[in-house]
Amino acid sequence: MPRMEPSRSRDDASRRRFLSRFFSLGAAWSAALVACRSKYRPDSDALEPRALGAPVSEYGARSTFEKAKRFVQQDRQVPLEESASQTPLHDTFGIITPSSLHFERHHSGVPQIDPARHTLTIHGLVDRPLVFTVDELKRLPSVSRIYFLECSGNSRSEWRSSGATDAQRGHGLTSCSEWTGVPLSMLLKECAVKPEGAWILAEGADPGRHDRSIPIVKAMDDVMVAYGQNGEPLRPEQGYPLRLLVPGWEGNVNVKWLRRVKVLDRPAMSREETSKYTDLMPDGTARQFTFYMEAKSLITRPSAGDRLRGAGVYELTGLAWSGRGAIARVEITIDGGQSWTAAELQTPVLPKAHTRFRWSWKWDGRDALLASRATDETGYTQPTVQRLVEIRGVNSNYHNNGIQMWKVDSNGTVTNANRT
Ligand SMILES: Nc1nc2c(c(=O)[nH]1)N[C@H]1C(S)=C(S)[C@@H](COP(=O)(O)O)O[C@H]1N2
Ligand SMILES: [Mo]
Repeated sequence: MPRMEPSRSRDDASRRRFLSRFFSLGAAWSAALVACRSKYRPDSDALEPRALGAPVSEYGARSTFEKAKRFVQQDRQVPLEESASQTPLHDTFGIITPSSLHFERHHSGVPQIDPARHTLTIHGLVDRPLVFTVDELKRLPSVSRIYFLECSGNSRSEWRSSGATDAQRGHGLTSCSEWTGVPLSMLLKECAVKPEGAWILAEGADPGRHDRSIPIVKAMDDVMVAYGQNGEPLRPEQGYPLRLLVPGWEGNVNVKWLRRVKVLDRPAMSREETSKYTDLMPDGTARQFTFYMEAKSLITRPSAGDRLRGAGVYELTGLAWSGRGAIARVEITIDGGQSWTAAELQTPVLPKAHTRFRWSWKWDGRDALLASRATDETGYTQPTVQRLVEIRGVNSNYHNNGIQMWKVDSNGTVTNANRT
């Protein structure tokens, strides 16, 4: 309990309430609070600085003291085709990723699109092909939903024993936003899909004309044509002015700068679903259309790159998510997976959204192996990377949802236990 000068303005009753709040945190946390308190100086609450502050502004910016940023990966030979940037998961709170820190993956750069001239065409196996302007779409009844978006190449570094240096580089190709738009089903119904219509092909307006096939059943379910992200229009990097948002499915099918939806009787077999985004198995065959992002979780704090300041109590926190629904349970191990205990889930726990978990850890100051393990509402539990390799072999790039272990050394340094 911090030893502070009794405040003269506070009566005894309210002081007792204040004290009991500290004590209700538990003896362990009180010790941690004592350890981190600064010396109280009676004159330190004088108004500082005395000069007036900055005026109001038309569009906000973060404090100049804050430095969290995306980690940019750019191939030198093909800078645009191979470009991605990763969310600093370690430096975000709660479940919403600020739009400015949402990860990016572009195959032919970010096109600059004038919303007044952009349209969405729906055609193919429909009775009534239609062209929608962005304004027309915004006039329709809208929905807002919180969903994660994860590239299936996320965590690919962890297939091999050369795991990433930190959580951002290893796992930063996942983010979570509130998306606003119209259900694709509403538009497809308006166009009257013919009985043979079994798939759609969604195409972007970027120079590479990124396109992917999606079964009509999913298209008629929860897929959105989104124009909003976290209360404002999509960022150009996220597909301004329109993108497809395909909840729970691999990032690649969430076509940005969406310009065309064609209804087909079979998948189009585009580049992105044949030569790329298929999973080569040990027997030489490849899995195709592995759409779902399976349950996964990650301790974001502490994580590799952190340094703990001695034994004591720490809050372990992180994110869990599943493309098949809501997270049912997250468990924590501190002994490399020999024993597991349930973490607390922050409510509301939303389906196909990042879920924040927390767990108080009393570190005894000795070497420890920390990890989290998620189970979703279907009963599926996140596997170890070893288990994934047993089944999928070592040719895999995509869909690594293996358990991430962090090693805490007795000197307080935290590293990726996959790095050997
Ligand atoms: N038109 C278009 N859509 C696209 C892409 C692209 O390059 N062009 N990249 C895809 C991939 S691989 C991913 S992981 C997601 C990334 O979305 P984000 O950049 O908004 O995070 O967009 C997908 N949609
Ligand atoms: Mo991706």
